[in-house]
Amino acid sequence: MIKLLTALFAFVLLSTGVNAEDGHNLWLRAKSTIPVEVRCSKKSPTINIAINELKNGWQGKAGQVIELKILKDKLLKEDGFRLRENSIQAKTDAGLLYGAFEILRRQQTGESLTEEVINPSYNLRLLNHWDNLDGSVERGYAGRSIFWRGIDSLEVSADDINLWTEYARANASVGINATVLNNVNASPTVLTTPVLERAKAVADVLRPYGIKTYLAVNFASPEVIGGLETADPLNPEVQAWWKEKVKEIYDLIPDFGGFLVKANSEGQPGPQNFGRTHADGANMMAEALEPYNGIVMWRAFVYDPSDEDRAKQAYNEFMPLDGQFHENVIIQVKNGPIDFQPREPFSPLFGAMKQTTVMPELQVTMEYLGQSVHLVFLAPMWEEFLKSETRQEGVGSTVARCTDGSLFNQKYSAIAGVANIGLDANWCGHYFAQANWYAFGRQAWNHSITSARIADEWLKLTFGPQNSDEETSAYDLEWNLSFLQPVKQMMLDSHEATVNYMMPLGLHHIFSAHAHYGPGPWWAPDGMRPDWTPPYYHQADSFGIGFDRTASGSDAISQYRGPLASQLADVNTCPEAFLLWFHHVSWDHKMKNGRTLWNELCYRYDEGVKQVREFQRIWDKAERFVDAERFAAIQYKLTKHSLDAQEWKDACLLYFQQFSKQPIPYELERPLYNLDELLERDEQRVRQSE
Ligand code: BDP
Repeated sequence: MIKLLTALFAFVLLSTGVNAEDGHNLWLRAKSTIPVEVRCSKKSPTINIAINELKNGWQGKAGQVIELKILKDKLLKEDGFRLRENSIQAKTDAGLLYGAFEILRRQQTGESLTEEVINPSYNLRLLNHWDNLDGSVERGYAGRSIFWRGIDSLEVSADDINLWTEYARANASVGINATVLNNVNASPTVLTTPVLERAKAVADVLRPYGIKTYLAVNFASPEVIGGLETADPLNPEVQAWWKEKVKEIYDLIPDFGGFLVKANSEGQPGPQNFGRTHADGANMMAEALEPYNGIVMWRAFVYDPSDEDRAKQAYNEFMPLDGQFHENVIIQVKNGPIDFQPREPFSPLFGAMKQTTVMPELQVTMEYLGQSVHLVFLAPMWEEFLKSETRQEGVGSTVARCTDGSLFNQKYSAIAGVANIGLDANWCGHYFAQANWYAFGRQAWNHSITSARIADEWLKLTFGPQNSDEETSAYDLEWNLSFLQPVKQMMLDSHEATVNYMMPLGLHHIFSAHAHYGPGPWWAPDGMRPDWTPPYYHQADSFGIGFDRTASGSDAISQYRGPLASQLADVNTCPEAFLLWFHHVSWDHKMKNGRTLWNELCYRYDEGVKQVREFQRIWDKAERFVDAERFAAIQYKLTKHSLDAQEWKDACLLYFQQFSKQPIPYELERPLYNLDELLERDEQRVRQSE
């Protein structure tokens, strides 16, 4: 009996003894009292932070002496560092801070420390916040803005400072060194003095963490807040207005980074309103910023309701301008040619603009991937993108190499991620969405790191045993086997699962009109511009399904480099993951595994649902390793995730079946919903959101 009670007690301890956590500490939960002596002959706020981090988190040899040293070294890039057993060497203070975080991460994850030089892949590793000044966040699913509360609440509180400090620390710990504080759909008000003063307060908090502040600006600002009659970039008064404004900003924020601009896109004003080009507009701003070493990130996300395939438009507009941009202009290009879909081929602009600096824009917030409900680890999607072969400079010219400065001569290299951060206690809405913030930073720092390694690190840091009582080696072993391995596999499979139940085989943009969340392959109200409706993208008819982007269709394939273009153009060599992106394919088309296209589509949707059901099982089994609060919240979301996956499958298969007129293979699970019910449900949601 006593034995039984002890066993029960031990089990209860094991299952509930993990302290409740609200996730606010992200991957930075570790604390330590092991002493370390940190020496540095230079003093600076950044170096102080590095020293304190090492002292508070040291898990190496007790009493070890570590020396931080600034030195010139040809092997070191700006933020890079050299790790030695007893020292961190770097060119800059920020480099020392990154080195400190690297050592701590290795100690916490049990990775060895050998002498190494570690340099970042990109100079600029930016978050883009789509935060509005009123505190709302466009496509934000984690609460309101951490920067803005409204134009009448611009004063800075102690809570603001605390939160921004935590934010800065989290970013620095993964190497993020820049942030844009406001939405690309920018209010001109952002450039008024009271708002700039708040931006200055943010910049002051971020600076010691090595993070530079940027703003998204509205091209019409000289008219709207400057009282000018035009915003024409060739007008001298307009040019003088921007110069004056830039000076005002640098007086407040001496290390201000520059501007991010969405122009002539989705109704935003831009140089084309005045008959000028993107280059005219970008260069005008670049000239104002040049004296301060500021930069312009000019977005290529442009498309019109024209007859031209939306996927072709950015390339058509920007390629003719290659070579016309100033050196401090970077063209910011979304990973795919449409818009952050669950899977897209890379945008053909990567590698093609050879005389212009091009930077990738990724979306960390999951606008099109189940938002903060679905569990989707995005690192595999970004890894696939960064490794994509553009063939622009022969084999090996991956997107990563076309943008990191190793193939083209460029002064800057940069990568941006649209942030998924808000005021929610856990920052990101879903606990696992924190992994995407983490992953973005890690991949921006090292574009060759594997998703598996990122998941491994993140899980150890975020869910690893903290309580020293638990840290027996038996527990560690058990944790590794029964938590780390299965949960890591779940993360690594989660993106493909989402593609399967949402948009397999190259399908894209078949979302409901309601907030880009649920399925809506049917949605095409009268009078709506076609490129905002799913039938424009899936083109399902009695023959088959998919968007013909070959020469007989929109010919978007011709925007890719020769050898790649020919591979994509042939329905038999086009990767099946992109089949319906590039081809309109017969329902009876034979897939590589011998199934017909229709059957394969059914299998993929079915597989996606099964995968999410499996994630539920994996998570339930992990219960004893996770604190009750995080466990329950994730479990709850996985239930909704499963229901959603089922809805996606049934909606898409039942809708497409009207065209294929073929049965869902009988060996697969039958639909649980009927189409009318799903249509009604979707209509209700759309009505409610209006
Ligand atoms: C789309 C979003 C929209 C953004 C736009 C952009 O739906 O909210 O403003 O992209 O990136 O994905 O400018």
